[in-house]
Amino acid sequence: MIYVTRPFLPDLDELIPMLEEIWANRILTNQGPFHQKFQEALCQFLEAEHVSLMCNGTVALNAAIAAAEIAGEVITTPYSFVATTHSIAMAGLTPVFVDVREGDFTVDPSRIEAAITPRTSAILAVHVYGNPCDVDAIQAIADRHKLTVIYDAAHAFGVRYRGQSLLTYGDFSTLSFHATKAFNTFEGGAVVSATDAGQKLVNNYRNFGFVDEVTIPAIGGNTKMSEFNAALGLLQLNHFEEVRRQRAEVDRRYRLLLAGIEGIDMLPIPPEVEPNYTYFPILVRPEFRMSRDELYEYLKANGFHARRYFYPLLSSLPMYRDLLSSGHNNLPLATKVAEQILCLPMYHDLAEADQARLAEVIRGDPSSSALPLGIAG
Ligand code: T4K
Repeated sequence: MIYVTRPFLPDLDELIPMLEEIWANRILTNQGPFHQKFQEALCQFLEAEHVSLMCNGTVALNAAIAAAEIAGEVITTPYSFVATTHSIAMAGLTPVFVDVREGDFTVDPSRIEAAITPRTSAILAVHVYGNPCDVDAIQAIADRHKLTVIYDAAHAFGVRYRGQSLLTYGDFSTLSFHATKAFNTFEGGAVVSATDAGQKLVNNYRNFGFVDEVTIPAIGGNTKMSEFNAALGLLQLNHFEEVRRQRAEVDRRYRLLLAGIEGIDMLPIPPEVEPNYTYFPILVRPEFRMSRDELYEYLKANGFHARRYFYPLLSSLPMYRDLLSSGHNNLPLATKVAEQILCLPMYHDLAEADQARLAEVIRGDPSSSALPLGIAG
């Protein structure tokens, strides 16, 4: 089976000296030497002054929300991974869903103002597949209404927009270094804060609220990254640009192989974006010869496990479906996209022959082994 992703790993030979160092100094966690080095390396690589490492992308969201010191309602998108909305709800806040826009499926800024109430305190937007949100429009709205802006940038590691890191926008951006991402530390994540003060609050959250052995001015948890994950991160960083180049090549081949198939649309890459190619989403339009779900099953029967990122829509989940903002009429585009989206296998060493075969299966080449569901004779 070809899965939707296959993590990049450095050679074990590269990792062993680092493991020997961890074994020798016996500092395994609590912001040890590898943690410090990786955090500094990321500040440089991500062009961000304030990076706080975390043990995954979900707690990075939790930390950013806690540091934002917000209450009431948070404007957000229904078109994301479930961690985005859960992190709002877990903080005792109410998510208010706003529809997405055409082209990149990030939250539609022209619909945000109508959703603002006296209880609104923040906007939590998602750079979906690493596509930049309309950061200027969102910031202008936030400034007008004095709202905090948090970007869930789980997909946006290394993405540059208009020549600068995408992570320099908003008050906080959160990253995921999960195994399935273009940059992984097995599990891991980070918060990028815009200010010193913001980062201090994030760091308090990360380490029980400790400032020193006897000073605990804030409530906090334990969301630290271990020395093993940090050492791995340092190694992975050496390979990221090579991985990005390989992924770009896979993306280029898909665009050639899938061009001109009726009812299959690919997302354009805007010229001002330097992507990281974490995902390869396609839209299965009604003109295609089978539905998205039929294509998903058909691909699986032919050895390709594509994924429906993101389906179901978060506003349709049992704990959110009764919110006023969850009505289908409020979210027509997100509803449609969630029903048409399919993310094809995308990883650095996806073989050209596998891509070509996948494209043949989508085109309906009769030599593919399983019959398409719903059109079987
Ligand atoms: N915000 C957004 C917008 C996100 O997309 C995510 C996570 C988060 C926040 C939260 O960040 P983290 O807390 O996760 O750091 C996966 C990932 O678990 C999740 O990180 C990711 N987004 C989401 C979009 O996808 P699943 O349930 O699809 O993963 P799973 O286990 O089915 O893996 C997909 C395929 O990847 C497998 O079929 C095989 C391959 N795989 C997977 C793993 C775990 C490997 O080859 N090796 C592996 O170790 O959620």
